[in-house]
Amino acid sequence: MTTLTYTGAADIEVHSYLAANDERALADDVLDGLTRPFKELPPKHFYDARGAQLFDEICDLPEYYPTRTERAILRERADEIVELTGAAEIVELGSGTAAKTRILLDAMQNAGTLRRYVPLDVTESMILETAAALVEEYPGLLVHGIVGDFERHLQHLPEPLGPRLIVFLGGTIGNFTPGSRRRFLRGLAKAMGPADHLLLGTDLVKDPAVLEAAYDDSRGVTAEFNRNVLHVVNRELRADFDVDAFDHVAFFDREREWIEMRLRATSRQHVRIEALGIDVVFEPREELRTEISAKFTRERLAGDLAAAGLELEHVFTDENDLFALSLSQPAG
Ligand code: AVJ
Repeated sequence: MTTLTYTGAADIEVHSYLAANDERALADDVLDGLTRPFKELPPKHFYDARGAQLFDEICDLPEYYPTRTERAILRERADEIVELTGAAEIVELGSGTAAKTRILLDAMQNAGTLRRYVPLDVTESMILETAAALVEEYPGLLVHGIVGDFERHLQHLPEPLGPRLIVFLGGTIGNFTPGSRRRFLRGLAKAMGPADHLLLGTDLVKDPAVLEAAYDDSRGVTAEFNRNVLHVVNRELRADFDVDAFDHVAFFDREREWIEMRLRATSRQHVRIEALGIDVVFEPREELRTEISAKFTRERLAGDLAAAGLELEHVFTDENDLFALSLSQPAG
């Protein structure tokens, strides 16, 4: 299904590829994930309105370095990135409020190359609001929004108006398991032309104590963000999780080089999920995995990109090597 939303503005177009079956995705994930021996839910279900707000709070925590570090690298390197890519348009995957994107848009405007912004996000209201704000802030800018899922809807990107900069920020690529990460990058490489670049944000492997503090902050905001997924399931699927009966767990898996977040039942839990007609039991201390957040070395980054047909050309980091922004191109 596809709909074109009338925005009332000549320079804004928004196409939606998400149908009303969106809660089905949650239902399927809950059915799959909670009826297997090692329980698991994918992290995309964290982000209802409350979850998005909690994530914003996480980004401001002293322990959570990725957001502010990535922003600082962008500030430092935006002109250089625009110069290296000659980009006329930005395609942003998981655009949200486009907070960091403005740094790049400013640099493109200063360079005189800026023509269009193509945000892709699951939340239509976010795309509409961001589009309206950006056409005001950047006179002459075209916005072509895509309401969709970046794992499924890359074929709906509009014909390029010039060299494109595909941006995927925040380290969100870390949420993929290694196999699906490579599949995703391969799909991305296929959607790119020879003049396009990928600007990818990845968190880096570092002292586990620093990593673990970033996912287990002293104010307990991340714990609340983690537990919020149970509120989502309660509301959307008429379930009765006792949310307070689950502890937040976050640890760095040194072998797999990823952070794992889990929810651990403090006692035996019996959960009814009305919309699915199922009952789920958690034994005392049984855990539910809610997120993996992969951390990268340069070698792994280059290897994953190469496996997808992308050539790593530049890696920009901060002075403490906490976070990386990398620029790559389809391998010639
Ligand atoms: C939005 C996926 C990049 O993995 O660091 C923050 C989400 N989870 N704190 C991350 C998150 C716990 C975040 N990403």
